[in-house]
Amino acid sequence: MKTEASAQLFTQAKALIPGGVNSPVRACRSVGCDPLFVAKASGCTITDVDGNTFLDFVGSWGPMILGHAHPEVLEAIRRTASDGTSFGAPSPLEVELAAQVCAAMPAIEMVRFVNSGTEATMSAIRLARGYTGRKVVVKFDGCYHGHADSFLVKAGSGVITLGIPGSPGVPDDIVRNTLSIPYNDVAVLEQTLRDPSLDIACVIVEPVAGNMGVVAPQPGFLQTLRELTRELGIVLIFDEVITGFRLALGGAQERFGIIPDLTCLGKIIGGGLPVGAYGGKREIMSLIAPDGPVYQAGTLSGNPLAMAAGLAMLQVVRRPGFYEELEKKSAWFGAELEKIAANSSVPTTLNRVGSMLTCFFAAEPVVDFTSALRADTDRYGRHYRQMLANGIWLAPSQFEAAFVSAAHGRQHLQKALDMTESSFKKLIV
Ligand code: HOZ
Repeated sequence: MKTEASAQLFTQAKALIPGGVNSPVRACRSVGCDPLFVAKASGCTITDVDGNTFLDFVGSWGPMILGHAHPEVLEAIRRTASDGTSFGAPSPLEVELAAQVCAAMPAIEMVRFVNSGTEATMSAIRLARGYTGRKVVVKFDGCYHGHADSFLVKAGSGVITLGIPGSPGVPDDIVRNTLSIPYNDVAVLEQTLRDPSLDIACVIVEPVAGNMGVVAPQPGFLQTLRELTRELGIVLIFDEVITGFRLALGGAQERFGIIPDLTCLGKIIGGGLPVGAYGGKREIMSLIAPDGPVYQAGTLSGNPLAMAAGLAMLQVVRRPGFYEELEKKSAWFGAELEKIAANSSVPTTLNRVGSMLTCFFAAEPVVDFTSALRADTDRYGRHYRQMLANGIWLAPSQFEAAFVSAAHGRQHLQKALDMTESSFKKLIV
């Protein structure tokens, strides 16, 4: 595989941008290679600057549920751009997208658009603290809610990938007010939430974890979380930045039948442009400025291009049968992967929820951060490099999700299966 153009860009980038990348996992350090620089992407393929084309299972880390450069999304962006790219004033598209988000997720009575998932989660916890007058944020080990100070305690995504225990620059006071407990452990959850010495404002959770690899909630975990938080007056925040509009039109909350108090969104609702949103009960959302005293603002919030791209994407996913079809092919793909794993002597555990999946190089079930960390990351690195050499673009970390999109046909998935089978054979030696 030719990589000269990528290598040259990486050398230049490293002198100008920390690590040569604008988001750490992309540097590919945990999989033992240098990043390839992308020139373009279309449907389920991605092409680098050396002209190599790969089948893409990263999908820009989640938003590209229709595949890349979907014609309806591109047309919406072009049409909107010709009328101006940012106004810093209200415009009609944000009202339309707000109406669609509220209609898709009954838990969201009001919504505020921001520019990224990180902005959505950090604003949601500020709001929860403002609403309850309490301080402590409870999160779960291995869940990742963006890079705001409060969330970098036992976090997933790049924080585990790079083995960073926390982060310098986050003051102790903030760390003291963030409590991280094991995912899927109902006993610890109950003990923590009922602890009278803790001043808990909110619990934030990825209802399906996607940033320690995919980890499904165990039966009863989300229900118990909902019941306890309701009883104790704690705000329950679902971080559906990845799962929103991916696991169902109404996200994980629809799939599992749970109504959170606040929901954070991003990725799909921006159609691949930078966007985030947080929304929920009117009673809580009304506390946001200018209706209330909780301040949050943004020059590019509700940006017309992002709104137009999001609306175009939602128009496609709302078509009858969209999620059923995605589920059917993802289930088939997952089942075939499991067969390959079962026929090989490489210990693996496949976790799949809808079109999100992770093949952990671990013999035991992966149900939380501790079990995810038992995965053999060196073996994942070898697998990643072998798959890349055979034209398959996976996430450059064991602790991320692979995404199936509407653009993946059976022939693409079959190719990925064939390459997986051949990679697994080489992993034994
Ligand atoms: N942390 C995100 C993935 N879970 C984004 C990674 C990236 O864009 O590089």
